[in-house]
Amino acid sequence: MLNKKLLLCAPALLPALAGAQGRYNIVYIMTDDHTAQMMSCYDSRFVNTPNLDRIAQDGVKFTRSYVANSLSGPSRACMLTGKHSHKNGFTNNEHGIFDGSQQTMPKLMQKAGYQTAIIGKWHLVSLPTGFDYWNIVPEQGDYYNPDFITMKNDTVREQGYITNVITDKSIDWMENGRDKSRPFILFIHHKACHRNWLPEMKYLTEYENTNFPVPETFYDTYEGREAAAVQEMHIGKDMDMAYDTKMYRPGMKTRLTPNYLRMIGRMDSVDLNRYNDVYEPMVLDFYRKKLTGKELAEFKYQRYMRDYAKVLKSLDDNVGRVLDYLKEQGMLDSTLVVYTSDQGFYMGEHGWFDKRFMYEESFSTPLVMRLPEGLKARGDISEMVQNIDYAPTFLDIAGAEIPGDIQGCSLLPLLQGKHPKDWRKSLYYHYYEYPAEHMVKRHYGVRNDRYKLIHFYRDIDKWELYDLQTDPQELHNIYGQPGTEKVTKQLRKELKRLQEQYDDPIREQFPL
Ligand code: SGN
Ligand code: CA
Repeated sequence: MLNKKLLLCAPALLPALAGAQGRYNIVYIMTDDHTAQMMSCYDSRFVNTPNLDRIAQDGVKFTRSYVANSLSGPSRACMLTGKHSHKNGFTNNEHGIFDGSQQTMPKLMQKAGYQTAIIGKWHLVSLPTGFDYWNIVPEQGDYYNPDFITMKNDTVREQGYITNVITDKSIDWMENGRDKSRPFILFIHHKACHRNWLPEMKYLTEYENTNFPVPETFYDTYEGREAAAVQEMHIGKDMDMAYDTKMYRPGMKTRLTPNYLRMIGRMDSVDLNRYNDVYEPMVLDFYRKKLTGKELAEFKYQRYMRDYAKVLKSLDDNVGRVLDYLKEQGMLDSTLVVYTSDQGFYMGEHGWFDKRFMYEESFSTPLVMRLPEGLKARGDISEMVQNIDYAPTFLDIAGAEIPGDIQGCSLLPLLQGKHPKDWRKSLYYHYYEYPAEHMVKRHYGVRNDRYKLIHFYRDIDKWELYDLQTDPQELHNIYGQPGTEKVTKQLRKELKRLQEQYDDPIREQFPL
């Protein structure tokens, strides 16, 4: 049978690679919920991320980088397998258990002679397989004095702020934990900058004097977009006053107050006092002002932006530490450094936080790579790429064969500075976690260079069509409008083709 993957991917190219040990090491750094708007090499409006930007400066920045399913566990499973959710079986966080007996990229990397290690957030319920070393946080992990699960399946509490601890452990593994004569792939998976954005002590007051610009679409009314209208991820309506904005007063009983108290309760008393010294005056001031309506919504937005930015500051420092370590060890020329997130995020666009939707802010994810000697590409890469591409890329770099059932495409030709004419022209997306927290309806869709078509289904049957050229903020659903017949037909055909290509059974539910 014809290998359908080849129809989408560029022809396989033989890697002419020569790292220090003959093969490149790979350091893969993935954060949680870090969106491109909050990374200065993508968007300089909000924060400065000099160390993340260093990665792109010495390599490449993908300007059209997307996920296959904008949620943590599913995104991680896509990355590890190179397959869409319906193929790797982990479609949603709430009920998913990753089947660790399946083929995964780390297992194939081991077969190719690589040492494999993962440190930090795992979030796939079953314990890791295919890693020579792992040390993961339970579920979402904690910002302060986090627990880690060891390979003996013990849970050990570590002192410190999670982003620092994960980095310490990662550098320690590179220094002391591996066989230095063999190449390695190390996955550094941060909790930063996941909800509820708790800062490191040294950055408690950082950004407190910054007023972030309120996004143009903050007061979106969701006209013509039924699924967008019924979500529960609205900064004004859905952010918890104690847990998210940290405006906690003794005796307060919001839905998430117990979670908030548990999290800050992990700090030792010295840190908790420092934390309270900064937040308590804000709390007093806030309740004195008795804000309502738009003022309250914008207050919550500022609190959200500031805390998220504080968390990022520690993240950026720690990425810098990894780059400095590789430099000091003379390993930069032989190591591919990848930085990405498990998905993008809303920073007030449409009035939202969280992710899940196939709209650009959360469908996209930052992706920059520092390239070792021999990989010639530099600057922006605009080909459409997706997180199912990472597995075949790393296998290609290892010189290993890419199994035919892997659905992503190797990015190696792009890293070599090539622009294959037959590179994919469209992307497929499928989100499943509904009904669930934030109430984002199930949907699948296709995006090409200019248009996006989305179908929301299950207890809703709505199509949305956007012209990203004239409506990049996706405010005008033009599905069904006169003049869109031709493009709708083309996109529905492309959607059907992708669902056949990727063998997603959902296609049975809507005859074209
Ligand atoms: C938690 C958060 C949600 C978030 C999910 C999934 N709630 O449940 O806001 O959408 O994680 O995030 S919280 O009250 O526990 O903070 S994911 O990145 O892991 O997919
Ligand atoms: Ca996430």
